[in-house]
Amino acid sequence: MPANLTPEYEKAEQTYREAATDEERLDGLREMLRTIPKHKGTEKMQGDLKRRISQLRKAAAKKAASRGLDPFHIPKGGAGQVILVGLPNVGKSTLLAATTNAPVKAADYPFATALPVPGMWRYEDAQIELVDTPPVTPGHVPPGLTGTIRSADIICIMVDASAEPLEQVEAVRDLLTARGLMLRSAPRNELDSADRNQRSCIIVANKVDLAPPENVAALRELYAGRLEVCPISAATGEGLDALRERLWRLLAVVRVYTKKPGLPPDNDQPFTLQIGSTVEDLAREIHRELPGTMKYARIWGDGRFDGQHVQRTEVLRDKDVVEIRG
Ligand SMILES: Nc1nc2c(ncn2[C@@H]2O[C@H](COP(=O)(O)OP(=O)(O)OP(=O)(O)O)[C@@H](O)[C@H]2O)c(=O)[nH]1
Ligand SMILES: [Mg+2]
Repeated sequence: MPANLTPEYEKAEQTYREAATDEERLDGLREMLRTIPKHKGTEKMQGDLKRRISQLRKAAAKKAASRGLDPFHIPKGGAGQVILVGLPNVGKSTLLAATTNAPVKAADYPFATALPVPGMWRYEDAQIELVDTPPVTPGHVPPGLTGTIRSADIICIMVDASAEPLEQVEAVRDLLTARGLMLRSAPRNELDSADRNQRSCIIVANKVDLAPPENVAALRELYAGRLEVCPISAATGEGLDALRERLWRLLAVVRVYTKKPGLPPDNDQPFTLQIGSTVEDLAREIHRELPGTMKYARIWGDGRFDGQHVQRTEVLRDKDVVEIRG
């Protein structure tokens, strides 16, 4: 270590070493460059600092650009994210258009959708996020889409029930299992949490208005005990309520309303948390530091004594009203 380094410089270096983000690291390096004594003995260090600043700045810019511009990255919203995966023309965009306000384009020609598009499907006072996607074809998934599929909470294999639906399901299933995914028609909270490849999945058999009923029966028979089949018509609306109900059950969440002491509950937007979540999990959703400062909570709800005092480990139930007390 060359001599003559000031306490100011050493402080800057410590900030740099303890930084958690690229921004903070950059600030640290810039401060080091600013405070380093400028003389012959530190020339090499100054050059080194400039190089590190330039490298880190480029790397950080690249990271930010890829985050901001990646059209296949769909941020999560609502109670959970449900992705539609299917061959061309099966009606994925039509379903989004029928159930959400998303600006999707349904078309009577295949490959109409080029990029994933999310939309919110209302479920009572909560929302299910539905993602329209560009089509897959046997043996091919559009570059980028695999990541979108992997990060979704629930996968819907969507098929046109009027056109060889068994082959369509197999084609999509092959693509997903080839990418390591294990598909199960079980709610999220029943998946093996140690196995990061398990996904809740259902088959959505669309266009039942055109399909002979035996096509849906054949799907049900073939996948009995493995994957559930939801028959719908995105065009007529048939089966959409049942599909939404099914997706809600698979998401396995509870809705919780918060309130401040002496005030009525915040009724407009419930928090949605995984079944099994506790008062402490809710506190963390509200604010990252709240679990540290909270002491107990009061709860109103089904099977609760009004305003019952509970500990942070209390498991939340659907429609609980919670007041967190510090
Ligand atoms: N009869 C009937 N037609 C439907 C139904 N759903 C979609 N369609 C029609 O099927 C065609 C394709 O619909 P899209 O929603 O564009 O299909 P897609 O799966 O998004 O197609 P890609 O974007 O190419 O993957 C359109 O002409 C729709 O009107 C349905 O339930 N019944
Ligand atoms: Mg489409």
